[in-house]
Amino acid sequence: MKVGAAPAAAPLLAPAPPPRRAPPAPGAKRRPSPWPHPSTLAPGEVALVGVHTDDLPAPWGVEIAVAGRSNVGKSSAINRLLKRDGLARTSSTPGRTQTLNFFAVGGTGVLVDLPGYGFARVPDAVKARWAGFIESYLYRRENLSLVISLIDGSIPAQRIDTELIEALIEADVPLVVVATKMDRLSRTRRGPALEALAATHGVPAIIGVSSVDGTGFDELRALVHDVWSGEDPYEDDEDDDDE
Ligand SMILES: Nc1nc2c(ncn2[C@@H]2O[C@H](COP(=O)(O)OP(=O)(O)OP(=O)(O)O)[C@@H](O)[C@H]2O)c(=O)[nH]1
Ligand SMILES: [Mg+2]
Repeated sequence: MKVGAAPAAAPLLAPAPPPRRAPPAPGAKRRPSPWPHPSTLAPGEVALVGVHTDDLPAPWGVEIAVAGRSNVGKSSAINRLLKRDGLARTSSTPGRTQTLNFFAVGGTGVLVDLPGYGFARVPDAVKARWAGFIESYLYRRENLSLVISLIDGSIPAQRIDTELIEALIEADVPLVVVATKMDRLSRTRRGPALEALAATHGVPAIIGVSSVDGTGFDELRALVHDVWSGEDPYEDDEDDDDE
């Protein structure tokens, strides 16, 4: 079959359309955030207000960060704390949360779901980048008022958790150690397990929780609300020291 030649006058390419938006001028302001600003939330309203890797949102309110190894139950604990199933994405695959996810409660404060550490199958370069970024966040965030250091309460103490806890204590970062997955231990084994973990990690006490049956979350929620409302969670301990 004979193929007809294209009409001589037809242009090879249509003229490029004008750019939708002019490129930003050097030094111009960043694009507006796709997330609501915490100050726009109604009192008690819970929302994701930022997902970050390299940059961070401007500090707002009192911030509490949830740190721990991959798969320890950080996202599940945030959902339990805020009483919102499915808010922070959980998964049985370690390494699910790879960004810093900021959740705000209107008129109250912010909880940050940190990427998990200690997951073996992550390339070294990525591990180093996470470690550096998490470290700079934990040490330098000006409105960070508490780090909830989650450890797995159903297994023996892990060296990598001790390292983080020691580093935070050394840097004077306010810290509470919380053991997850207590539902996996019988009630009689829970107290001794928490005492052994506290001794190994060098902290006076550990709160045991379970995101499956809600154990311990009333105590942890009360602590979080105290910190958000500006109260010193260790005030009683200091009184004890004076006695
Ligand atoms: N039995 C039990 N399982 C839990 C508990 N908390 C979390 N899990 C399970 O542990 C797995 C990991 O939970 P996530 O909340 O996604 O853990 P994560 O620390 O956010 O994990 P990464 O985002 O990968 O760092 C999921 O299968 C959860 O269902 C708990 O208290 N008890
Ligand atoms: Mg997670």
